[in-house]
Amino acid sequence: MTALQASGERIVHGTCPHDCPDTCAMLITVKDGVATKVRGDPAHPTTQGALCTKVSRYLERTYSPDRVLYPMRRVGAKGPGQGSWERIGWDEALDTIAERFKAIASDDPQAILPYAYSGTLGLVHNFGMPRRFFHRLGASLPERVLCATAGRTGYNTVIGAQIGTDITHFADARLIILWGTNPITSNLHLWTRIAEARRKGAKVIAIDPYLSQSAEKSDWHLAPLPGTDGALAFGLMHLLIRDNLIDRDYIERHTLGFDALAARAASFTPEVVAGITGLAVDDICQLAKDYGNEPLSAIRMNFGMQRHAGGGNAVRAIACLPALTGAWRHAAGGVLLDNAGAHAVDLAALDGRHLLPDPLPRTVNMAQIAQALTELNDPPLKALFVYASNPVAVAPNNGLLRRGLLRPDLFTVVHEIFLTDTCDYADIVLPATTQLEQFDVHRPYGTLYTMLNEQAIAPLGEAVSNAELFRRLAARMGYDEPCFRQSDEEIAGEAHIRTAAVNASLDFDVLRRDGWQRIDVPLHYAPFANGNFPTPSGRCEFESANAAAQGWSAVPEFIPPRESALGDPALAKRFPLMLLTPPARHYLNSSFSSVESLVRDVGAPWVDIHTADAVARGISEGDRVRVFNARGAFEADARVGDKSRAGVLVAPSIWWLKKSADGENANAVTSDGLTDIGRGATYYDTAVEIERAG
Ligand SMILES: Nc1nc2c(c(=O)[nH]1)N[C@H]1C(S)=C(S)[C@@H](COP(=O)(O)OP(=O)(O)OC[C@H]3O[C@@H](n4cnc5c(=O)[nH]c(N)nc54)[C@H](O)[C@@H]3O)O[C@H]1N2
Ligand SMILES: Nc1nc2c(c(=O)[nH]1)N[C@H]1C(S)=C(S)[C@@H](COP(=O)(O)OP(=O)(O)OC[C@H]3O[C@@H](n4cnc5c(=O)[nH]c(N)nc54)[C@H](O)[C@@H]3O)O[C@H]1N2
Ligand code: SF4
Ligand SMILES: [Mo]
Repeated sequence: MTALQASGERIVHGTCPHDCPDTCAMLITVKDGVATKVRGDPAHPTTQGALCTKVSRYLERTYSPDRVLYPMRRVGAKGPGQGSWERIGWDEALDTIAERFKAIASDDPQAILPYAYSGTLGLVHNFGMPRRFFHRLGASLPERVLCATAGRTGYNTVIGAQIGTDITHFADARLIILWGTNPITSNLHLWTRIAEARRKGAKVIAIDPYLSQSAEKSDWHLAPLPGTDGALAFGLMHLLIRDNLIDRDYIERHTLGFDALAARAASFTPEVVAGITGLAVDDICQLAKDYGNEPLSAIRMNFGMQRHAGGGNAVRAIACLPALTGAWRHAAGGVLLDNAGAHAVDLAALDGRHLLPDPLPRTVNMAQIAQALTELNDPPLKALFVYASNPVAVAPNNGLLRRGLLRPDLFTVVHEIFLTDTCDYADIVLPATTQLEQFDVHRPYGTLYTMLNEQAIAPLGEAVSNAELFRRLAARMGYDEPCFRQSDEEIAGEAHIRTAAVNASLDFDVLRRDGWQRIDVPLHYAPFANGNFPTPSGRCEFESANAAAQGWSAVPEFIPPRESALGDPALAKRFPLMLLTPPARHYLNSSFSSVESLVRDVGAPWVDIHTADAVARGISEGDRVRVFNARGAFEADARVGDKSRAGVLVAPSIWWLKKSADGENANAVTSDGLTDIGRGATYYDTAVEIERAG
């Protein structure tokens, strides 16, 4: 509930809408209709009063002079630095779009593609009205794979749902493995728990080809070659089984397919694993000992390590580990990929999938948007509606994407808060609200609270929320289903009422009073202490009939990185280095590149290169370098040292192209191939070469 203070200030409950597992509770101070302060809610158990460095600057973002405040129409050519913007009214904007959509749809609505991702994760503005609109239209269905589908799908074959260790309990773990994740950047409030565990004597091990900030602050850093985590996981299984460091009782009662898994692990001797991962045999053995001897062991994997050709199977293999050792018996044991599955939300009620035509429209993979725009037929894409995403900066192989977006016959609409790189290719840009200007409810994917975001201030200029935009557009298209007239509160309420059986105690009055409410799981949450896995067998499925039915191996397998010496020796000869482009601490994907003070703090794009690789190429610290492959090239400043392991380049991302001196970013070179499972993006499975920029 909004609290009115003596000073005339109101404190409004907000929720950070960004694609971050923390989903912090915010308190927004509002005076005379203006937000004057944004801070973390001290009462919220995981936020504990702290926002990250990015979102602490939310006012700078919200009141930025660079906000898009009115609908605009392009005059002149598309492309960066081309053409100009002319302000138009909402009526003209909506009429233009509706007219164009009706004309295209009369032929085939699948020629229209919505491209939306993680600008906001709110249930109303991400899942609600926008998806209803495109379902009703019969547009092509975007396969939303940029981030997490490989890992999530793989994890689900073993565990049954996206449920894992509660971040709160990491504070009590005695051994923590950060497996392909850098929580100081990407999951700050988990790091707080890890730091607490360390103070209490826990050992923290980071498995990462890069000496990230978190790896630097860990007790032990292991740097395998990218994309080889699956082999390392099998190496651990091999040793755990060989040395009898497994919990036979837990395996017997709560798992399925142990013999098949053990047979697969048999060939992954420490020597074989050392050969694949580039780790020392002794280190692999020590890791297995550490893990097998500590029941209070919690593994945190994040999505970084699954953006490789074999990412889905790598996550599957790691997800088997805590059932082998019985670590699931303890609240402070187990593994966490994400916890979205612990929440019960009726997404079908939100996204109006009953409105979809029969047969279903075709799907277009969002990681392959570049190919879709340049190659797709039957029908070719004629209109692209981008909202809550910045594909020119974030999608792989963005050189080809930009060529596609320049097609003169393509009609592109972008609903945005800022004039992003993608707006450079738009015919029409529509102004979007920030989280302070809209109402929403959130289902975090990393914490166990339902979250409320009250509207704190009126929309700036003529900005509208996603829901309001598609409410208006639905009316223009003549859609008269009642769901298109629902208010934001009604949409939110609908999602939850239908889940009352599972989320029985969810109470909107409590949400309004506190801004958040814990979901119906106990405070001491050990989800699989007694088995009860939400798989078809009710067991942890080392061997999965569902996986086999999908055409994947029934037991996890190791699939080497595609663009590597293991996966493609000929390619690796031409492009011998593997490029990782993980999140930069001051940015959130490509968001916050609009906040000048953050851009100043970060400086310019850089790439970490190992001294040996630099010396071999005559590259010195601070040199301007060019990273390239057959897809494209981008420039950055070289940082030479031993932060990235030999053979690996690391370019923290994601920069706006227009903020880089060469007008490119790392996605000029990243792979638009797909993962083994889940048809996910493989950004980090990218072979490159590097040279001094001429
Ligand atoms: N500040 C900030 N926070 C963010 C984001 C952001 O852009 N900025 N992005 C948000 C989003 S969308 C997501 S999906 C999440 C998670 O985002 P993730 O992409 O999982 O990011 P990190 O947790 O930083 O983990 C990346 C780490 O994995 C390492 N890595 C890459 N490949 C491999 C590999 O093959 N094996 C191993 N072992 N390690 C590997 C990288 O070197 C890097 O240090 O973070 C969210 N939080
Ligand atoms: N090279 C490389 N590329 C990557 C990654 C990587 O690690 N390396 N990470 C990938 C991952 S994990 C992800 S999740 C994707 C993220 O990709 P995107 O989802 O595209 O994320 P952002 O770059 O944050 O862009 C979101 C845009 O939405 C706008 N926005 C915010 N809120 C709203 C709203 O309410 N309405 C509307 N209409 N717009 C809004 C913001 O201004 C911003 O420009 O990027 C992927 N790309
Ligand atoms: S980006 Fe993450 S850490 Fe930062 S405020 Fe949002 S939820 Fe919290
Ligand atoms: Mo993501």
